[in-house]
Amino acid sequence: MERTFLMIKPDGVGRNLIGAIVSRIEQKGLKIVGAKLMTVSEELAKTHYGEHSERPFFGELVDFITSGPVFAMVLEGENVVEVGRTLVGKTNPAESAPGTIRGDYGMTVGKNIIHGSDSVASAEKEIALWFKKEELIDYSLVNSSWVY
Ligand code: RTP
Ligand code: MG
Repeated sequence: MERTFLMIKPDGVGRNLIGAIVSRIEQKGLKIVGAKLMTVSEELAKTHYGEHSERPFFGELVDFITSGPVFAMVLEGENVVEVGRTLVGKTNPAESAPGTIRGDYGMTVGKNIIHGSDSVASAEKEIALWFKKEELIDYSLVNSSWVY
């Protein structure tokens, strides 16, 4: 089964949105196989957003992600990378549809509430970067036969 990495950013944690966002993930039918509240080192932030290291906003992005705790998650499900991105919405919350997490809660591109892996390859890299193997749990959801 496919896995993806989602991370509620410091603005989402600071605005007490963990519960609301996790609730959407559960209601959609995605399975949480790992989750933790954590602070992000500068090194981890720079590695995670390495593809943007030459962009003008890189410094601000690293400062923001390291500015307070984040809530990191690994989700499992059919086609979950794409489904996760759909739940998250577009990069700019102003362009994200209502009903998406960024569309409902975010206002600015620099503080857009949540991160989601953008491909299966990115998801694999990010899960390995953020979680140890033993932090990911194999289990069956009650009534999971209704979901998949
Ligand atoms: P993320 O990686 O955080 O899930 O966001 P994303 O895929 O939707 O967007 P990406 O292109 O990967 O950009 C990473 C983060 O950089 C910030 N950004 N700022 N000022 C700007 O023009 C700009 N563009 C991107 C955003 O916070 C974005 O989430
Ligand atoms: Mg991205």
